[in-house]
Amino acid sequence: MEHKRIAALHDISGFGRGSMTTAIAVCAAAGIQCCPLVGAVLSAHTAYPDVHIRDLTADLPATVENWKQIGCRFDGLYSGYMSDMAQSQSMLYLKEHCAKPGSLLLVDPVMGDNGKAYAGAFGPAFARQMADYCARADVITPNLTEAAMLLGEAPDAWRDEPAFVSRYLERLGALGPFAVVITGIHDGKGQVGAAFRTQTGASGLILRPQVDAYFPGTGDLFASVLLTALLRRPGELAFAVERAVDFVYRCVERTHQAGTPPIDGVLLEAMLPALFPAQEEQGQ
Ligand code: PXL
Repeated sequence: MEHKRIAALHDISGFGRGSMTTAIAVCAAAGIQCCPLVGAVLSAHTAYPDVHIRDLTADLPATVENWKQIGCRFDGLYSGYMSDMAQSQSMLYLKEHCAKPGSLLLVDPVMGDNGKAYAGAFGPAFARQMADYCARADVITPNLTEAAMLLGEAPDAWRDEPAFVSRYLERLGALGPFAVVITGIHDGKGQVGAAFRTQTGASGLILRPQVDAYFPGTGDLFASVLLTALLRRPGELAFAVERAVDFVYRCVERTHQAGTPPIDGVLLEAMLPALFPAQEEQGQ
């Protein structure tokens, strides 16, 4: 099995599953090395009250410079939550100096959910810079709230309806990324999932039963599974979206059954062994 390696820019939140802890765990389960580029350290993700935050934006340029000196080479570059858009410069630096030919940049433009921006710096200026950054990505994975923000609209300006979602996919594609995947799409008949579209005309909608609960961090889980599936089977976006929608559904369903506090996230540890069964080889 070929060894693959990614660099992942996220915060690390000590409590509440998500961001870097999810990225590292999913990559390990997929047989992919995850090199953490830590943009901020938080006591817990920001859905908890009064979290302590140490921003590390100023440390990133020296870190990526060191990676360049060492000669680190990556098959994938992945960014999620950024406490400051200046952090994206370090990812673009890695893309220029440390990416293997044909490597993939996946940007999860983490800014909000459910019609609201997350606590923090996620205003219109941040969203504009995020849109510029998304233009340089191969794959972007906004939810509907983030899609609206990327397009310069209010976080609650969207409608979860097929014609509206198609238009959002086209408009986000026009920003420049090769593929757009919008998460949190409902079919109005009890199913939820993700819609995708590429510059080469592939499109689709992958759905699973909706579970009546909200768990922070499922967007991070979705993007992490999507990226690892794409690295295992390059070019197979429909397969990767299906893997990601299906795995998030299974984690949410299992956690809902278990009845643990939703704010603590999904019971990822129990589910990871089933993500990529051992008999499934990479690249097949
Ligand atoms: O799940 C996205 C996310 C990532 N990182 C931090 C967050 C959130 C969502 O609230 O607070 C720190």
